[in-house]
Amino acid sequence: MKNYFQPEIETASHEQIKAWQDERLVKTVHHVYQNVPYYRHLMEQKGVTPEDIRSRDDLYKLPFLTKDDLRDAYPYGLLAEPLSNCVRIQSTSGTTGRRVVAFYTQHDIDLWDECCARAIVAAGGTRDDVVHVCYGYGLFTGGPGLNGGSHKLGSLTLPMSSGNTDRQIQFMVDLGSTILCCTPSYAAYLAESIIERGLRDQIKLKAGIFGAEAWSEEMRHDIENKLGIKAYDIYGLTEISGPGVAFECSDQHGMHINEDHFIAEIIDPKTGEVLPDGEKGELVFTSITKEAFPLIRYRTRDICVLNREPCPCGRTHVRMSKPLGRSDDMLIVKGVNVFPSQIETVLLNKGYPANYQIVVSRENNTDKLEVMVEMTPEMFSDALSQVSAREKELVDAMKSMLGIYVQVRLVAPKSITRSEGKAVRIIDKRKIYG
Ligand code: DLL
Repeated sequence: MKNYFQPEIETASHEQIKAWQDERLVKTVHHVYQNVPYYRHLMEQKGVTPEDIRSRDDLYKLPFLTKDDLRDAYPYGLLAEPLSNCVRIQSTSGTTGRRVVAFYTQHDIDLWDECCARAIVAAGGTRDDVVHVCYGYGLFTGGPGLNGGSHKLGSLTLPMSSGNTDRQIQFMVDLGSTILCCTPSYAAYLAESIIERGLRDQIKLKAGIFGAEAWSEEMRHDIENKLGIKAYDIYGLTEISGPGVAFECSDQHGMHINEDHFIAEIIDPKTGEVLPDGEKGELVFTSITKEAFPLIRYRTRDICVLNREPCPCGRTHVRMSKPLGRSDDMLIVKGVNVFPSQIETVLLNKGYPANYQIVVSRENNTDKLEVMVEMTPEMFSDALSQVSAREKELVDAMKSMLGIYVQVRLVAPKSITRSEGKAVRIIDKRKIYG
């Protein structure tokens, strides 16, 4: 089944996409050069003028923007429109420093809504659906983005926001929600809670649109089985508008990037060199239709691979892999690179729920990696000797995946605090105590 919200755009030829990108990039570079002194200065430092940029092929000449630039320029330094033309701000959670604030004109919001509508339609959504949005509303982009997409499509939208699991389930049952939008970790928690309450037969969900944090294929299957739905991935970041920068289609081999609005590149995170399609590196976005907050060559820190092979769904827009990690999420433990996703894969392969927390500490100048893992209720009733055997099995499996010793502690079901938004998976005490 081919589901498109805007077929003429989503299945456009590569030549057409390039033509759009060439023209829109040139326009955006002029817009930014004229209206954002911060960016003009960066271009001057690199000796580039807007006239040097004639097409997408010249993109490499432009300087990168990083999260540090956004923090330096906080709050208005990268704004490209007069404030009177802006109607909205959204912001990141700011857990690792100054907040990043993004601005939108009404036109920017309209295009963002379209991107999110494409994602909902690709997940099988129509105007007959009841779209249950329990991403957070407010400064976080998740709630407003999917809400806007659902409105644009004409579906009935339940603006639930996050939290109050009992009420979420009650509405889901009473109103017959068919599409669930939230973080994958909250979807897993909702699934558990629905089963516990014996309400699995009373929900009508058919699909879920889950993103905003890393999740593995194993976690996808777990949620799909528990809720009896098909689970779709959606990607985005506040700086580049929010959810809907890329989304999965029914083929589910990567997420289509909305290339009429964003140009994607993959670079070597160390050297900044542009890498060919198919190679793994840091994803960089240039927004080419934004009015208020266009970012050029913005380094996402997400490590991904781009794929331009034709997709059976008929969409022609390039696909990005799930982020394989973040260049800043990667833990270096005893000199070894550890991605939380590797730990999650081991756990889910061995039949554990995706409720875990990774704690890294340093004692006597030696790094220590500990993983606390929740048992299922069945495992919890096992004899103590069996629990020790299970811990040992996980230690061995982690050792073969990561190459280092990981201390594993199996803990009681529900003892790790659940998050209603993005899950808190990593506690790196080395950062806290220096
Ligand atoms: O998380 C926007 C969003 C909301 C996306 C709802 C999808 C659904 P930020 O809070 O700015 O924005 O965080 C952006 O989250 O750079 C990735 O590292 C991570 N991320 C987002 N989507 C995914 C995903 C929103 N599908 C950062 N898989 C990004 C893995 C994701 N990581």
